[in-house]
Amino acid sequence: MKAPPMLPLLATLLVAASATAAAAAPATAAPATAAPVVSAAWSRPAGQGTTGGGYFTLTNPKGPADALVGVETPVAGMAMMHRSSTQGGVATMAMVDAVAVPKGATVTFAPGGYHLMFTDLKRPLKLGDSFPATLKFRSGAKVKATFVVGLAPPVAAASKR
Ligand SMILES: [Cu+2]
Repeated sequence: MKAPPMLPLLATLLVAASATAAAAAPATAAPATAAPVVSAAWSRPAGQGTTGGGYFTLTNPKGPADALVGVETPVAGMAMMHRSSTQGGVATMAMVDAVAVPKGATVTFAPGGYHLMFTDLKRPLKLGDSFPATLKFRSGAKVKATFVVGLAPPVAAASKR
């Protein structure tokens, strides 16, 4: 700081830089932490008191590595993570404590693989309905998602591929 005449210019540059950052913020709308991103969340029709499934795509474009460790939704008594697999022609389903989402990874929750199970549904899930859920990550991030009730992944998400 030996050159006082430079200070006004520096101050001007700083103001300009922060103004640029402020202007850019609304366009990106990025959360403070680079949490994993949930898209194309959907669920199949199911009756009240029964069990529904939840499917979605999980991406982690900005890292750091994280893991899905829990799910909450007001429509179910409990929400669990499961993984279906077929071994020797027999389909099995196991509970999963955590699903890793490395940086840059895409993890798909879909029928026949990873999925959510919503037990003791508080209300019926009807075609065209939607309901909220919060996905909890090991990092502490909580990501809200809206599940659309349908027979297949939402069309809007499919067109983004
Ligand atoms: Cu299951």
